[in-house]
Amino acid sequence: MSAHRLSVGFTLRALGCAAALFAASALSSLAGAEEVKIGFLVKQAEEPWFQTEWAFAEKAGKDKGFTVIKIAVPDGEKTLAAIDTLAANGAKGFVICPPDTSLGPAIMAKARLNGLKVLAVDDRFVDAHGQPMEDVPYVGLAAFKIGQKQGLAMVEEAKRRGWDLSATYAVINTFDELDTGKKRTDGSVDSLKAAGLPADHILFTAQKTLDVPGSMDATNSALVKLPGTATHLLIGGMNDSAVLGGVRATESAGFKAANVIGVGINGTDAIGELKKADSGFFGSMLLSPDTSGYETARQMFEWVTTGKEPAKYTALDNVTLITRANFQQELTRIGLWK
Ligand code: FCA
Repeated sequence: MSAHRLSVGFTLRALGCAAALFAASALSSLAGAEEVKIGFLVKQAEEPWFQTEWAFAEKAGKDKGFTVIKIAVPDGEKTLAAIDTLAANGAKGFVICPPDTSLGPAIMAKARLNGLKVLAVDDRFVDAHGQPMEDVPYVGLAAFKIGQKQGLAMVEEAKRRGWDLSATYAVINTFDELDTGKKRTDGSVDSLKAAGLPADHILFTAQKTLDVPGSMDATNSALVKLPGTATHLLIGGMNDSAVLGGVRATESAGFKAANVIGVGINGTDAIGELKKADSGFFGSMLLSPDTSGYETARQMFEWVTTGKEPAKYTALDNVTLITRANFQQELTRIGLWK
């Protein structure tokens, strides 16, 4: 009798424990589902390109139910501190466009220490020997190919305007520290040469900083080297800022908009410029910020929740030339027209 009571009591207690355990685990998995956090770290938060990536990452977060912690990381110190902040806030991984690709090994060491997964976007990490860190998943541009399309867009517009190549010169703002930058300008120049622009009509000028003032300075120092016969100009560079500053320099040097063809890359940073009735900034190769922002965030979410690692290398090659003629329509298509 007493043994029976004992066993009933034991069974009830065991059932109670099991129920409590079940409730606790259901609660924690519920909380877990609500609480997935990922970081999205960008080198130049002031650039519309990166603001657009952030906006698309947040859209993915809304759609799939995760939180995006956005942090601007303009230098190495802020980058490493941001990784600690993410870990302290319970993030499980992050997408990053680093301020300096050679920070790759330091970023990976810090992330490993904190148990965070890493997906690089736009700018690929390089190791201590300057080699790409191919084991870190990366989503970036098919940069040479996109550069070729930018160069082609410039020469096609020059032909359409009936420019004489003997009076046409190109100023290419370069940022060779960044592999995706060098490949873009190399690709662009490849198209200019293929179209018959003589090599000595192409002036390369290095940007000290990757922004509008940096490209304006770079172009200014090239313009003074042009011969007097240079009446028509093509302005190239790795992104919209690299070309916008260049075009501003041609304006201060007295070149009329009709004699300048600048074509940028990104599209996102050229919207205000294209809204102006006319300028030497002819157009931009609109990339896919929806992919670079939405897809990278979604892939990181999937990685931390299901263990599915993103591809080691995704090369984005989808571009559309936007000019004053079609930019509203193209930006509307990807939800960027305001
Ligand atoms: C680099 C540039 C950005 C953008 C991106 C795709 O990070 O700095 O402006 O072009 O690649």
